[in-house]
Amino acid sequence: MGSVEQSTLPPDFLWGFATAAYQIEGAVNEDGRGPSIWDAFCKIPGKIAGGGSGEIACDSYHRTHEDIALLKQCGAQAYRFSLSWSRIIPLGGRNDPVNEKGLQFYLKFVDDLLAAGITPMVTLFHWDLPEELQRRYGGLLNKQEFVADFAHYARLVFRAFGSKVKHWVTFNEPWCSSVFGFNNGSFAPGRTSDRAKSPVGDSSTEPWIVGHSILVAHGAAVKIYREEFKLQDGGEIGITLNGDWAEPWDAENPADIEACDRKIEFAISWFADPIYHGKYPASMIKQLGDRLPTWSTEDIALVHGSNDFYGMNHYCANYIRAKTGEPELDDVAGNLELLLEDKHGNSIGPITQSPWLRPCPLGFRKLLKWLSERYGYPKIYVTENGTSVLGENDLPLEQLLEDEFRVQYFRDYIGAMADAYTLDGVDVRAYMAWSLMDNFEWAEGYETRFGVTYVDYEHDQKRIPKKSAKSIGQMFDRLIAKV
Ligand code: PNW
Repeated sequence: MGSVEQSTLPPDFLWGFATAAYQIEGAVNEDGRGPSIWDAFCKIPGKIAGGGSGEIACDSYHRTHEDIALLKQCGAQAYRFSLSWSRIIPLGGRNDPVNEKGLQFYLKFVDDLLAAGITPMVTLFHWDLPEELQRRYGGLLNKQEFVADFAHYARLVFRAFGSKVKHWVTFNEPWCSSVFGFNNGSFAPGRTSDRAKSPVGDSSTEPWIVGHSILVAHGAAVKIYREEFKLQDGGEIGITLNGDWAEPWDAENPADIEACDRKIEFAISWFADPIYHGKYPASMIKQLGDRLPTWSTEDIALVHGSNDFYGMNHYCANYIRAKTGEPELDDVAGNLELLLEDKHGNSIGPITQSPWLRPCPLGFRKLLKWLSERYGYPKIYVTENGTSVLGENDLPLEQLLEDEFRVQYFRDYIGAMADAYTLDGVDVRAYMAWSLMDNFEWAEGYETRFGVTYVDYEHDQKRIPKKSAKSIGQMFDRLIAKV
């Protein structure tokens, strides 16, 4: 495998930073915003570390100018952010009133970004479903209602933004919505079979139903964009999938080697196979039987071929050990164990603040290649990549700002991506670092920081760039070929 130095990225490569509405905006009761399932979830004691919520977060709703200044300071070309559906349609549904103030907030923000020379990449759904839709019909569990409401919301947004936005992401990480929301219950709406955690939910069936609803809703929104907007607005649309790389726990054991592919299939191909191949992966059909929904002709016609680009969120890698017995009914991983160390006790990477995240940059290159081979070398936009730092929150500010660990992470991962482009023929065209600033890290609350900018939650959400804020631009400066 080649070294970082000789690899490059194409001249029109787009790079920047990513965030999500509920993680940064705050102002949850302002200007007519309705509650989302995350507002409700955060109110349940014990669900969020430190008892936090997105009530104030980074206060970005009132600080858009500061965020744009940060982006400019970093030299970013692009910014990926998400819209809060319940700011735009407070109750969420297709017959519910539209909140003009919410819509205007985002329109103004996009205008300001464009005026600053920053390309917006807009995610329609980053997990914060309007609470009313959960209450009214079960939210993502109700395919028919959800698809109709999402399609309506998407059309409204496409119409409002017109040609100002050229890069649309329908859903962020449907795997997380399905598995964390409906299998282990660690994310909103918190449903699970574990009755110690939730009075309702069925971990063996609901994640698969939810994943199916999201795919169809994605397909419906893409059809609307392509038929009603794409021609005049000239944009593109895709879904963002999360997935990490897999290495065998025992490199000599064929069962572990086989389980690595199965792990990626259960995480990524669950969604990507229907989109690129028109069917669910054989490994999932085999394990899940009739708990995996089947495709109607209409639904798969919407989904198959529905990506203009592949949105890739990627953070780390795991060692995979095949399980030997029959899969548990609530298994979502493919009857295997995810481990941080291999058979010989070697760690997959250094420890971070996030229990699930250990950096392994070569895994990024390998997964880019794996995806390209399986899906016919699609255009790939990396829509998230980044790391937390072990103990960062407890460091004195001066030390915290010198986030060399994060700088090294970005150097290695961006280098691995350039290698994939240069040496493996992977068509990667954009990269958004997670995240522009420290923010509400879901169930981990504010204790885990992912930002290249420090946010002082005690002092007026003051933003102070860390070392990594400046370093990413320098890396891309070196790697992007000059015309
Ligand atoms: C992504 N895991 O979530 C999300 O898109 C972001 O909103 C989030 O802040 C970021 O990654 C960092 O966590 C994930 O446990 C959260 O495997 C957890 C996992 C994966 C992705």
